[in-house]
Amino acid sequence: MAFELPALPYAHAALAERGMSQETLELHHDKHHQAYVTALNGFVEKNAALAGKSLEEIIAFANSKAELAAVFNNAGQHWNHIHFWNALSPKGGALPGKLEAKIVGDLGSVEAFKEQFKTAATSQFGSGWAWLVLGSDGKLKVTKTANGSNPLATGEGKPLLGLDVWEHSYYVDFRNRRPDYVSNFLDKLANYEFAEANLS
Ligand code: MN3
Repeated sequence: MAFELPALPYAHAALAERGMSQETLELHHDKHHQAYVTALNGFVEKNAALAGKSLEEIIAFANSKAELAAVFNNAGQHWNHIHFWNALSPKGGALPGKLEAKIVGDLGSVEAFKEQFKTAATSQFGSGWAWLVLGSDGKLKVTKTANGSNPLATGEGKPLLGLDVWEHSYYVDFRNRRPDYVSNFLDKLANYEFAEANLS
């Protein structure tokens, strides 16, 4: 069965007051994410080894195989964007208590978490993602991945909250100001309820 673009969990205009415009979501979700899904389905059609596999199985199968790099990146981007739409919220920015306590315990303070996340997101050279993950040691950590990869593929842990830092995610609203896009995400758009739900 072919992979499909999921609908956004809110209207395209729902985040505009919080710094992500309707135009960005129309381009990013309807065009960019759709292109990853279309490309992935094209690869699956042509490669019997991919047929019948789940998205996670395709990512694991294509991981580190040079001849399947395009499959890996498109499958990874499909997974990452499904995650990303849920990592944004029209009521974003508010930290629920359980996650806040875990952030303070593992990373020192909410401010320290935000600084680490900003550093990861702004220092990712070129295209990629910044992540809050739950490591295999049970502790939170902040990391970044390139292109279509993610912490599941790199073995760095369970993704709790991911931010797309490809230029297509911020150029309409923030032009070249990636640091402002990242700060706006952390303070106004991040769905920390989703991140907390991913803890368990
Ligand atoms: Mn994107």
